[in-house]
Amino acid sequence: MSDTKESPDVLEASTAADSEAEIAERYRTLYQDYVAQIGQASILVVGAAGAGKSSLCNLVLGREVAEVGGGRPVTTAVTPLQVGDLRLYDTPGYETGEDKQRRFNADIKTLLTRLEDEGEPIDVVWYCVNAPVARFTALDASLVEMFERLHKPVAIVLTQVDEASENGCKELGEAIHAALPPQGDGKERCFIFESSTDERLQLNPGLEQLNSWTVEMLDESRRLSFMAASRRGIERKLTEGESIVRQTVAGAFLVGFTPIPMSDAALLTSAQLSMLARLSYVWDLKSLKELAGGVLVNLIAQNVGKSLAGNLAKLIPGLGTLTGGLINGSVASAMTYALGAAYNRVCEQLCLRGLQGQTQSINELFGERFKAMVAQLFEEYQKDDKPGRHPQDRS
Ligand SMILES: Nc1nc2c(ncn2[C@@H]2O[C@H](COP(=O)(O)OP(=O)(O)O)[C@@H](O)[C@H]2O)c(=O)[nH]1
Ligand SMILES: [Mg+2]
Repeated sequence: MSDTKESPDVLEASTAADSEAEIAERYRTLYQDYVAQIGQASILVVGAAGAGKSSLCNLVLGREVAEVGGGRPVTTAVTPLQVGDLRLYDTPGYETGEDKQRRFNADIKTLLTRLEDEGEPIDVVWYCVNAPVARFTALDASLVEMFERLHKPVAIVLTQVDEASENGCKELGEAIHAALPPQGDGKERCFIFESSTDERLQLNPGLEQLNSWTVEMLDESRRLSFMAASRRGIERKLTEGESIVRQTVAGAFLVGFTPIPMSDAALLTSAQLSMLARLSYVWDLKSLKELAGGVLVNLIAQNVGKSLAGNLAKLIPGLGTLTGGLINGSVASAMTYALGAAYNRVCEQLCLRGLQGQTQSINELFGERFKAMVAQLFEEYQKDDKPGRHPQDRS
């Protein structure tokens, strides 16, 4: 503070700090703009009381969102669980008895109509059938048929399969297909998945499949809200992230011819920062606070700013020596690719560690290793054909 002379060191430090704040601020704004236009997906979970609906919600999302063994038996008053931008209607389900199940079906119909009228329709239904109980009644079939008439994709989920025999599950599946026979086109009418809370039995492929199926059934505009809310589906998130990077790289080539900027903040285009914002959303970085020790949008923004400000130009070998004082399309593409791909992989690591119950400091993740990864990917991209490489960019 006392030293007011502008030594080169002071100048450089203040530029880096300005750059960091500027990157963080731009990132924050772009992230918020992006999130504001994300569509909410709505999932309805039905089946008998005690079948394991709430447990299924927790299993498929890979986090505790629903109360197991709880819930008031008032279907029409069901309030959705809000998991980020996902709405999960975890109904209490129907009690045993034909009258009760009939009333439940009517209540569900009322709920669907109301949500449709309110402009917040259900997108997908998870229909739980208790595997050890092994009962799929005519009333179950009629509820599934009602969903079909309303064009709601239904996943039938055999729950608690750890308590049932393999043969029992197979027979139950056949009984369900028989109760919902193929129509004109001869195709199976319903998808059947298996779920279990028993991790030891390695029965969780069914949960990954259900997760995947749900992503596929959701409209493009609402898909991401489910992907972000779920901590499963890592492979899908990785692919989605790669696709986000590819799209941005294609754009970067076209707008790549910019003068070599004086600061790192200017070096980062809004498209690149938007890419990082979209990746952060897909990987749901903002909710990882219990995993990574207090990660919020601001903290991410700070880290993005910190790891890039004062470093970006240095990260990229030869950037300072480019002839003509221009960043050409291929450098811009390589930079975008390296930044996005490194960010995507760091997010994956963060997510995997979280699923294993480990914590990881975000500062550490976005520190030296991140920088090294960006530099390496930049070099690789320029050398080889990388996924996402712009076709015009090949020599
Ligand atoms: N063994 C076993 N028990 C389960 C499983 N899923 C749920 N349960 C148990 O079944 C009971 C009811 O589960 P819950 O998810 O609350 O059912 P819901 O009423 O349909 O929401 C609870 O005691 C759960 O612990 C499972 O896959 N295997
Ligand atoms: Mg429940």
